[in-house]
Amino acid sequence: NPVKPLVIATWNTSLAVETAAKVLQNGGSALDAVEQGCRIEEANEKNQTVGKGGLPDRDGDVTLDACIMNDKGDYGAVLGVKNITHVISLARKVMEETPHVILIGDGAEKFAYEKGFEKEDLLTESSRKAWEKWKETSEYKPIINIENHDTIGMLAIDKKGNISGACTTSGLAYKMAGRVGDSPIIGGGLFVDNEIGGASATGLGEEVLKTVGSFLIVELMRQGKSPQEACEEAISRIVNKPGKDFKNFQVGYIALNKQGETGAYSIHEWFSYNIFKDGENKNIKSDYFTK
Ligand code: SD4
Repeated sequence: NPVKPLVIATWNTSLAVETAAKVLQNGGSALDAVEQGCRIEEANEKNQTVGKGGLPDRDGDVTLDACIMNDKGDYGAVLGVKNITHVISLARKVMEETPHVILIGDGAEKFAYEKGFEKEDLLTESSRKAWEKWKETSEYKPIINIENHDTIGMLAIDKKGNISGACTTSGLAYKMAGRVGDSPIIGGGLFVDNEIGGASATGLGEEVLKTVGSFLIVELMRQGKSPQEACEEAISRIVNKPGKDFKNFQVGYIALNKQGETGAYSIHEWFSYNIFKDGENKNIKSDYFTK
């Protein structure tokens, strides 16, 4: 029973998912699909949580985090990278062309230029204006859902039934310089095990990291839970911590298993995901804990 090409991605990322689906329909690998899909949001200047146009840290620097995992369980990531738009492709180069799994900051940027990546100013006029407005109060408050258009985590199954995943972000707006979230960390913002399935996260990365959320979801699926049950259990690990005040932050998860079943769950309303299945690309509102 061959699994049909399938793509799932966080938030309203219709064009990114459509792009990934086309790669799969043309016989491409899940790895190529998630990379090509994520590049769409990295280039989309209107998405202020990914790539070019991302909101800066509190010093006004846009720094990007990304990671990618293939069906062999290989992983590559870049953390805190300035001046490079397509950090998902850079993460893939780390995975495939270095003996390492993570490069950070200046070292990652230097590696990018060696590999022919273009230097670009990532701070757009509208993100610079938003930062200048923020500086008036300098009040740091993570935003729950940015226009339903946010960090992209993407999982795909190709025609051969192999699974890969990718995740790319500018992180939380107005973060401290040097702050890194869950998105580029293996098991946090992304985890894939080709025997079992994959998971990806969005939202307040600190809370995802403290519960190793994506790894947890894949391990719960290994133990027999459906992707939906596994996502719900991972959210419950966060909200059921004693005294945890989760009213002011969001976390959302997506997952898929080897059979092509999918799941999604978030703490609060308005998390959504795009899914390409049976030849159709849809944006679906996720079920959530505070309902
Ligand atoms: C982070 N998880 O850096 C990312 C940001 C995000 O919705 O997903 N925002 O913590």
